[in-house]
Amino acid sequence: DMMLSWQRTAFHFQPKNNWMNDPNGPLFYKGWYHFFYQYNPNGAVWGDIVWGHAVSKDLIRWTHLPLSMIADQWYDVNGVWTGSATFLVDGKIAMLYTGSTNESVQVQCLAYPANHDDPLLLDWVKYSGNPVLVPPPGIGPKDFRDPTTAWMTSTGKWRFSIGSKIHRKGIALIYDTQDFIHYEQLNVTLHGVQGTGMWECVDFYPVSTTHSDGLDTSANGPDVKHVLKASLDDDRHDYYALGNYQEETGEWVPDNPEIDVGIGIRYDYGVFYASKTFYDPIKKRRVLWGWVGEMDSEAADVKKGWASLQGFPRTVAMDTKTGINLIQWPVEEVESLRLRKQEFKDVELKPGMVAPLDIQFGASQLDIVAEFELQKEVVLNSTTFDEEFSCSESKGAAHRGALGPFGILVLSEESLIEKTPVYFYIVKAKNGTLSTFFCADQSRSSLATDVNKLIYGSYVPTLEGEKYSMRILVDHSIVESFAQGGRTVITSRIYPTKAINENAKLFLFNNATEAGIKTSLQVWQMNSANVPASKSTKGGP
Ligand code: DQQ
Repeated sequence: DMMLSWQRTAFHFQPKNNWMNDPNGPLFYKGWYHFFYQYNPNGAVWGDIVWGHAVSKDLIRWTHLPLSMIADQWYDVNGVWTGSATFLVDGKIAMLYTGSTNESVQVQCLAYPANHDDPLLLDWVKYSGNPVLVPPPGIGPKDFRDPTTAWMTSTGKWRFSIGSKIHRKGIALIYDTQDFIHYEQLNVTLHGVQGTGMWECVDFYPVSTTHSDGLDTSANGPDVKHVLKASLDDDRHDYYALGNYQEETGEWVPDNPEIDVGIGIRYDYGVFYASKTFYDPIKKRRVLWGWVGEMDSEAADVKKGWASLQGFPRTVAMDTKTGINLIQWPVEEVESLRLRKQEFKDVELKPGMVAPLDIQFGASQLDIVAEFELQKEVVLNSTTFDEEFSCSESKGAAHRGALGPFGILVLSEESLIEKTPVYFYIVKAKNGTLSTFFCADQSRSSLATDVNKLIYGSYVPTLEGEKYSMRILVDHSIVESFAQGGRTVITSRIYPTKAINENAKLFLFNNATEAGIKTSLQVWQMNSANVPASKSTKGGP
């Protein structure tokens, strides 16, 4: 349907048609980044899941390849579900994935490349002894899925985790193996949190506490912390926590039990789920992929013939300045898409003002880098206190406080009948302390009635002397917003009907009641990396 074709993105990963969900087994091999993903070859809704496959030299321009694994065995006939890749010591690849059997039992299966000399890894062999693991005693047949990448212990065994639950407690089961054929379950779990429900797509990896390079999944040592991430089936968000991994017992302990997995920090406060990282040995970085689903109706997806995007790949590293959160940032290759640039310096906005930015190109494919300062005297002297704040429970960008909201209106229609504000809101408590919130308000993003209009966001750590800064990637129907260098991230999936292509505009706004703002920003028009959609829903990815 040409009416909806503008929703296709210019530089986000998407197959040419049909349904996609979780990222699977991302890896770098013989010069190529490989990306596998949950895919329905038969329609734009979830079902008949197999593995799609694509390769890229730069994580941006993708070549779509034939399906890498299909549902052709009794143990995965109901779905070739999510899995992860491990590089063995000889450089070969072991892929573990979940099969949904002919009786819909979740089992773990082993696959490997048919030909390790093939850089494209086109053919995959499923191990003849599959399944290699079935649900252990006490674990429900449908609560046993999504094996992680394995890491090596100091005794030379491989170890990995599988998500599960016991009653309402979400858990990460843990196994050792030497050959990926025989497995031994440890009598502890890696971790578990009461009340969080089923843990899907567990991810577990080391981060350096002293520098921002990524670490191989098996790395460990004194300056290392471990990140544990779970995707909560109940609330469909990805939660992580930083903590210490104790190799002798196989247990991980959160730094702060109050911000444990599932009850604390999220990778993303918008739409972002079932994420998975991999280590890129070429650029020495850890890269995060996450599934960004649709927020329109299923009928609309069927009509347009495709559903879902992947978030733009992000590097992840520990925030060595705060020590309590990760930093996420679009991979640097994104800069190769930058075309024309426009710069705006020291633009001042009084309280209550909206100002159009004179952008010389359609504002539907952008990379925006912006900095904001609030009038210092006003911040200091204001006696309007605001003890509690939550983006989602506020009135969005229309919620006026003394020191916010202020920010950018993206994908805005000229007369502002459609707009998506991305903004800061500063809360001043009675004792004078300031806290910063970062929000994205979808409530006026579209005139359509069948789409999500929530207000997203969260707290963002802001250190003494720092300006308020944001980076925003705008790509037709997706907006990814990074605050304070990537401490807090919000992905919005939005569906304007007027603010599209050449008709998309950009505005600055300051809806604070007391403080003026000063803003400087750079706006790049972004090139297209993707080929146009095919009009047919038949055929491969
Ligand atoms: N998606 C897969 C499962 C996983 C879920 C099935 C998460 O393996 O638990 O498509 O989105």
